[in-house]
Amino acid sequence: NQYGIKKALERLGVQEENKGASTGNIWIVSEEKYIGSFSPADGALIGKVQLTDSKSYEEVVLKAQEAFAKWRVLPAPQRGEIVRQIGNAIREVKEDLGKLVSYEMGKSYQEGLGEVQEMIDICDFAVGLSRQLYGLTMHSERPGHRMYEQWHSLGIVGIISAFNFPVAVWAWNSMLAWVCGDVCIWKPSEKAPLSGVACQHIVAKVFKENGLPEGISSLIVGDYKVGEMMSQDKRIPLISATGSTRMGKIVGQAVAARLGRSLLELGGNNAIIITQNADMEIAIRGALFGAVGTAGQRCTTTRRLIIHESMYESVKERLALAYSKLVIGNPLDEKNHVGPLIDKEAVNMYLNTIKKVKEEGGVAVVEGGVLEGEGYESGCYVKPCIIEAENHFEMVQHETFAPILYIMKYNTLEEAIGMHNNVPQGLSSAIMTLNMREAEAFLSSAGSDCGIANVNIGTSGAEIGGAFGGEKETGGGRESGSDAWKAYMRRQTNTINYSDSLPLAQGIKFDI
Ligand code: UN1
Repeated sequence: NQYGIKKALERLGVQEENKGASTGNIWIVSEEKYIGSFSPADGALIGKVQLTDSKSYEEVVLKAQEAFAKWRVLPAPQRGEIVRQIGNAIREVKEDLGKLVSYEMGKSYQEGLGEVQEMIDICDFAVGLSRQLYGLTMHSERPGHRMYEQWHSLGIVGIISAFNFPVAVWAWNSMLAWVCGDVCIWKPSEKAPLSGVACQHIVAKVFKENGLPEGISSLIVGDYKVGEMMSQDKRIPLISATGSTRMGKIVGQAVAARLGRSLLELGGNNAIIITQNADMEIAIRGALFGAVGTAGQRCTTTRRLIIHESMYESVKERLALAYSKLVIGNPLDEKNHVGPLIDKEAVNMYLNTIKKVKEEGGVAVVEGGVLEGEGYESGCYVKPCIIEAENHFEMVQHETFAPILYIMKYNTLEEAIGMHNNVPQGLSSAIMTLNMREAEAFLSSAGSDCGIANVNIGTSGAEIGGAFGGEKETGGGRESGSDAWKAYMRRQTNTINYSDSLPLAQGIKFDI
């Protein structure tokens, strides 16, 4: 409470007991089953949220369908105006929401604020987009004919988000979906449901003030079972899911079985190649934030460093020195760099991975371990560690959501790119070099196979203006900027005959 959490929760409308199904301003009662949200920062119970049952789920979907019929006929720039107001409403609670995110999921307050800023940024982007949902026109092969395409609203968008970005990733999806004329049903992570409750209050107020119906923004709460209801529901044409590859395979298959559309943003195994032409200062700082930011729980976290053999020892030394200066502790205390992992299950996975990678031959350069004692009572604080490993190790091929950084050597750039791409995932990547040939080779079609490829920047911290997502087991979806909006709409090709005859395409003759 010394960090003002209680006041922040109050202002955000988050209570000790919250209903878990909402169509906006209406909160629907489900069976008396709750999940508790515990802060990994101090282990305290922050609040409880009711689990959505099938009856309240049904109510939510029906309201969403009704709302869609009204929302989609509002001109897109007017929908953009609503999103502009939502952006302003988020600006007003930036500190409170940043604090809640930090306290509920454990990222540093600075990163909590950054996450809320990402929401504000996507609102601004979506407002502009609301006047730019462009289709193409094309020349018809038939005289007196006009051909063009237009983009129509899709319907209900189901959003399944993860604990690590409990509010920004929802905003990427919902703000775009709303300007596209869709309505959203959001299932936030069961590990950070209160952040979801807070966001629902923020947007519900804006919709109400504008006299808009319930059901444009809905919230449901629960574990994979609620996710299953959504992914199997034919009334939801698009499911956008962020989380583990394991989850994505289940959701993707369920949605595909009904020929629905899914947008998947799954695991990463992101690497930085540090060449002999790197600016060392930038390389170390980029790798450090990439590996330990959000305690290694971003899907863009740097998990592997592929270092030129001539630089290997000095990178290793400098990184070990930087790691020794990291201050680990309560994420709300701004002197700390690294907060806790989300829960004890995550701590166990971290310990297990370290054990296994050592069995495979990994050698610790900076040892890991669980922190104990004052300030660490929640049992979720771990030491970021660095392990010398080989790319083919089972643990190195696998994404562990924790601050474990694997380092390895290379000799030629070709070899480095080979190692870089030789993992099942394909989200984010980077090369540290001042050499133009190396940088361009990395960005070429024969270079990085990831959805995001950077030069002299770490793997995390993408801006919202670019399309965000990755290849292979990362799932192939793109969210956020560029033309990612197209996933939230349906395309219609229109041909209009304004001549006085009916010529057939491809010159086919069919006269009677
Ligand atoms: C995620 O970890 O799921 O690029 C999203 C980044 C952030 C978003 C990460 N802007 O690190």
